[in-house]
Amino acid sequence: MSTKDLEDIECTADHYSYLKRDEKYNRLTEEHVNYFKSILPKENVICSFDDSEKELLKFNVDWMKKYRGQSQLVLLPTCTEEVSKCLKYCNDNKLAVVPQSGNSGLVGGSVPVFDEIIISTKAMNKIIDFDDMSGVLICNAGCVLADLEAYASERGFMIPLDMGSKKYCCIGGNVSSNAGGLRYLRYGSLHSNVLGLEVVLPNGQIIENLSRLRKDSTGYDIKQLFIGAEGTLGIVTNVAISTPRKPKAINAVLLSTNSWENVQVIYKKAKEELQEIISAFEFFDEHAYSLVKKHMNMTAPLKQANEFYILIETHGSNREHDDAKLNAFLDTIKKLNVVQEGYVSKDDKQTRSFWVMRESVPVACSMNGAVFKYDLSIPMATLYNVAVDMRKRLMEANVYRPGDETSEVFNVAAYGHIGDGNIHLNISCKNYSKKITDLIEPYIYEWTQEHNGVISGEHGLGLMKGAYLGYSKSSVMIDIMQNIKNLLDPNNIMNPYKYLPKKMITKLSDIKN
Ligand code: 2HG
Ligand code: ZN
Repeated sequence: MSTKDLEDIECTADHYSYLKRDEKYNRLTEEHVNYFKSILPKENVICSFDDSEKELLKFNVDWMKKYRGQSQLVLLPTCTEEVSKCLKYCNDNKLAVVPQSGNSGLVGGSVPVFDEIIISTKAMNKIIDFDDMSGVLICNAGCVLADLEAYASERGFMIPLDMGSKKYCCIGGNVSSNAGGLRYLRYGSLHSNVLGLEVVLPNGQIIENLSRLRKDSTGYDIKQLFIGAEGTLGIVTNVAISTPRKPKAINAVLLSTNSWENVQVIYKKAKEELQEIISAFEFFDEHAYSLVKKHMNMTAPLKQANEFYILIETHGSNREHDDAKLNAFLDTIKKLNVVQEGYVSKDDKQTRSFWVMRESVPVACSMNGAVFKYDLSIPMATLYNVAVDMRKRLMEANVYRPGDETSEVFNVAAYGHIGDGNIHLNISCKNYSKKITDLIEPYIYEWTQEHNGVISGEHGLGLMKGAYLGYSKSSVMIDIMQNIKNLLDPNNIMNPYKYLPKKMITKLSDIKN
C-alpha cells in the first residue's frame, strides 16, 4: 500500500468520537525530541518536526488499515538501556507511549490513538544465545518470528509458535499479545514456553528475569504478567523461549465433511487415535473457502464444495509408526461415514500447499474492502453456532444478502483452531461503518459470554476489545488487574485508551448511553 493510500485512512480519534485525548499527558516539544536525539542514534528518532510524516505513517497505521494514530515521534532504541532511558524520560515528563513490535496485530493495540510516542523494538533483533541441550533460545524482542524459525530449524529445533504473519510479527509482540497460532494444540501457550523475560518498566527499572529454567517454584511468576499485557505494563526487551525438537516425520490430511457434528466426531477420533502425534486440527467453512477459491485461485486437491474443510497434521519421530496410526485413524473415520473427501499429503510440498490454503483464509477475507475480525474461545459443541447466528442476524437486518452484489456485508467466514476451541469470524464488508459495527458488537460478545466463552482466544484486546473486558473477566478480576496496572504504571503512560480503559462496557445499554 502506498503512503498516499495510508493518508486516506481516517484517524482513529475522528472515527471513534467517544475517544477523548487525556490532557494529563503532555504534548511533544522540541526539547523532548532533543533529549531523545541525545540518547539514540540520529536515524532512530523519526519525528514530524523533521518533516518525516510519510515515514511516521507506516508506524501510525495498523496492519488491517483500520486504525490510524497521530504520533509525531517514533523511537527505535537499539538496546535495553536505551529503552530504559526513553521510558524513564516519558514517565518523568508524562508523555504517553505505545510499544510497537511487528505492527501486525489485529485489534489496534500496536498503534497510537492520539499522539502517543511509539517505541518500536524493531532495531533490537539479535539472537543472544542458543543451548542445543535444553533447546532454550534467548533473543531480542524485535526478532522476526520467521527468522527465529529458520535459525532454530538449521539446528534441528523449531519455534513452538507458528502463524500466517510469521514474516512480519516479532517475538516481543507475540509475547505481549500472548499469540496462539497454528500448533498451540500440540506445543501449548507462550505462558508455558516462555521461560524468562527481560522487561523495562515505565520508570526505567529493568526486570532481568531471562531464566533458562523450566521449573521455578519460588513464589509469584512475575513474567507471566507481561505475557498478554499488550504493552500496558512495560516493554519486553529480551525473551528466553523453550524450543522443541523439529519433528522427523510430518503428515498432513485434508478432509471435507458436511456437518458440524461430523467435525466433532472427526476431532474426537483424531485425539483418540493420533494422541501424542497430533500437532494441529484446523478448520475452515465453505464461506471461507469460497473466498480462497475466488481470490487465491486455490482449489487442489478438493473436487467438490462442502460445508467444512479440516486440516489435520501430525508431528512425530518415526515415520512408520506415524503412518500406521494415521492409516488406522483414516479407516475409523471412513467406517463412521463422516468424511466426504479426504487427501493425505504425498510430500512436504503438498503439506505446505494444504497449509497455504488454510493460512490464505484471512488474506482472502481482506481482499475486497474491510473485515471485522473476531477470535472467540468457545466450548466446542457450540463453537460454530456463533457463525450461524451472526449470519442470521445480519440477514434479518438486510445488510447481508448472499448472492446480491449490493449487499453491505458480502461474506461471513468462519475458520480457526478447533483443537483449541478457538473460532475466527471474519465479516467482510465494503467498508468499516458504524451501522455494521453496531449490528455486530456488543451482540457477539454477549453471545460469547452466554455460551461460556471469552472474547479473545489469541489476538488480544487492544482498542477494539479493551472496553469489553467485562464480558470475560469478573469485576473482582478487573479490580486486581487495575491494581497491578496502578502499581507498575502509576502515571498510566503505557498504551493508554485500550486495555483497562476508564469506561468498561458490560451490557448493550452501556453503549447507548
Ligand atoms: C489465523 O488463525 C490468525 O489465521 C488470523 O489468527 C485470524 O485474521 C484473522 O482473523
Ligand atoms: Zn488464529
